[in-house]
Amino acid sequence: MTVRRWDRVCLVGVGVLVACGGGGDGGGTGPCTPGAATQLVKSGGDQQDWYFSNALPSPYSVTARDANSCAVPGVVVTWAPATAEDGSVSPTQSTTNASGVATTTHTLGASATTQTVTATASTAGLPILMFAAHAAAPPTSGAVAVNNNFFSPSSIVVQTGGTVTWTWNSGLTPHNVTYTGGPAPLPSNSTTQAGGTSFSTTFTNVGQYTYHCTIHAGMDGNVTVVH
Ligand SMILES: [Cu+2]
Repeated sequence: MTVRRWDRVCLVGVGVLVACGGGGDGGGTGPCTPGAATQLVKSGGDQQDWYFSNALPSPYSVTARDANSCAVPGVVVTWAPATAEDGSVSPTQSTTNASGVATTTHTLGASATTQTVTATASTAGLPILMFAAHAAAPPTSGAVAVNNNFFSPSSIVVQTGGTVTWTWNSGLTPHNVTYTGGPAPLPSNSTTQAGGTSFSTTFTNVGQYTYHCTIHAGMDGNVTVVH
């Protein structure tokens, strides 16, 4: 589009070739020589739904660019929860990398349902950005249906000490719940069983457990255990 037309101009005019050799790339493709940062934008992690007192699954990230949209490294970004109710961040300061990106991880506070963090750059004139997360109490139990041939839901979240129960809804077709990964030691697996039966695991360690049915390829699920 704009970039492509610009490329054509570069090929046609020798005078313009010089201008194209240096400075910004205008579209984020290919190398460019950054000037002072004039733009700071959110580039990831805003508006996640997660649980009180837990770190958000994805980091917050911002990207610094110059007037030609060339990524600017070396911009120091200070991250701060808006109030004491808004949890904590780690790190509290980070520096934009070669792609112009700086990140932090937000661990939610224990009670506020909306929690905000500001990102402030050291370079004067850049906007202060605000990230928000939505927080709730984690589920203390979970239920998964064992169908032909899929688990529903295939992803579930439960608090430590909580129990997940699988109920076979598969008629005469046998399936099993066999753990494949997660914090050691892995929980006990179910037997291979059929419709009308159930199986439970109580989770005591924070982390993500993956499991599958050994009989049916692609019949996979996971349990995320939070504080
Ligand atoms: Cu199966």
